[in-house]
Order: sequence, then C-alpha cells, then structure tokens
Amino acid sequence: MTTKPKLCYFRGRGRMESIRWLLAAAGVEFEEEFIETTEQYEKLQKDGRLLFGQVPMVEIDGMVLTQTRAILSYLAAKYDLYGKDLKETVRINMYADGTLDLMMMTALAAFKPPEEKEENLTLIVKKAKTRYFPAFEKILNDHGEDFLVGNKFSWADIQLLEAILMVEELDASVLSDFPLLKAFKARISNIPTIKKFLQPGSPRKPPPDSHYVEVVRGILQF
Ligand SMILES: N[C@@H](CCC(=O)N[C@@H](CS)C(=O)NCC(=O)O)C(=O)O
Repeated sequence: MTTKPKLCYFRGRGRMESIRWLLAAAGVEFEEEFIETTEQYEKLQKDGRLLFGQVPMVEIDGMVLTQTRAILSYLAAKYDLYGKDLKETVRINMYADGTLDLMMMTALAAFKPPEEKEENLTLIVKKAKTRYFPAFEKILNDHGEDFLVGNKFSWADIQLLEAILMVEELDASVLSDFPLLKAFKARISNIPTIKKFLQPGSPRKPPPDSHYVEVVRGILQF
C-alpha cells in the first residue's frame, strides 16, 4: 500500500493551493497537517524538516520536500502532466510560472494594509486582462487545440484554470473579452477529477479572509 502524500501548511490557500490542485487533478488523495500555532511552526523548524525554514512542505515517496515550484514540477513529472519532451516541458514551465506569478500577487494582496488592498486588487485584475490572459488566449488561438501544450492535459492547464477562477473572484466579468479562455475554463472544469475538486467539501481552500491573515501573521510574527 502506498502512503498518501502529506501536505504541511496553514489552513488556507497561499503557496500550497496549487499543490493541492495538482494532486487533486491527478486523482491523488492526500493528507494535510495544518499549522495553527507558533509552537507548531517552531517545532517543525527545530526538527530540521524545513530546509530553508519555510513552508509549503510535502512528504512524498520517502522525501521531505520544500520550495513550491520544485514540489509542483516533481508532481507534474510523476503524474505525467509535464509534456512528452524537453520542449513541451519548458513551455509548461513557462506557462505555469506565469500563472504562479499572477496568483502570488493575489495571495500577497490579502496581507497588504487595508488602504492599499483595493488598489492592489484592481491592479491584479488589470494585469490579468492586459498581460496574462491575452497571452493564453493567443496560445489557444494559434494552435487551435483543447489544451495549452501538446494537445494533452498538463500542469499548465490545471494552473491556468486555478488562476482564472482566482481572478474571477475579484472580477466576475474578467473573461468577457477572452472567448477561448471561457471555453477552456468550461472544458477543464469538466474533467472528472477537477469537477470533484470544485465541489463543496473538497480540500480546495476559500479565498483568504481577515481571520486567516491574522492567524498567519501571528504564527510567522510579522
Ligand atoms: N520560495 C519559497 C518561499 C516559501 C515562503 O516564503 N513561505 C512562507 C509561507 S507562504 C514562509 O514560510 N515564511 C516564513 C519565512 O520565510 O520565514 C517557496 O516558493 O516555497
């Protein structure tokens, strides 16, 4: 019997959410340990399990992994979501890095002071509309295929859907000028493992609220 991967992070999206998405899309069940107190976080540090003293941390295949992008690329390779050759893999990396940048801006916005938050969220929607979504719309238009790379479902598709849904939480009409992305969203959301992850009660986490921000600030003491 193989043991389930174990994820260690706060009880929220942050840098762990894309890892949850990738595992769920691959149809892999996982366990989660939520860090709720400073003592718990300090114990992880003392035990020497966090290479650079940071989370996300994932225990999988007898390894203790940290660094979000390293974890994601390991999972993408392991679950055959990483292209058929180096040229497809580098494109998947490029697209995934782009959506990760967009999503990190959104995740960090929650921690901005209230007076800067609104302006920051407006800027994120603007960047999504003018920088990221036009690029993905063009990719889909140029090759006319259902998926971003190699006409096969990959990590890049999973993360683009995650990013679209995240920006739609800020502006529900954000896809109005992107018909191919709208169709992409419907198509990818309908993949059975993803459909399941989008149902209430799945390990998917809600957008960060003020309570979550307070808890994380308390634990990390910033
Ligand atoms: N490059 C790392 C950054 C990890 C990171 O900054 N994690 C935050 C929580 S989201 C953390 O542990 N901060 C505590 C610290 O840096 O001391 C990654 O992508 O995993």
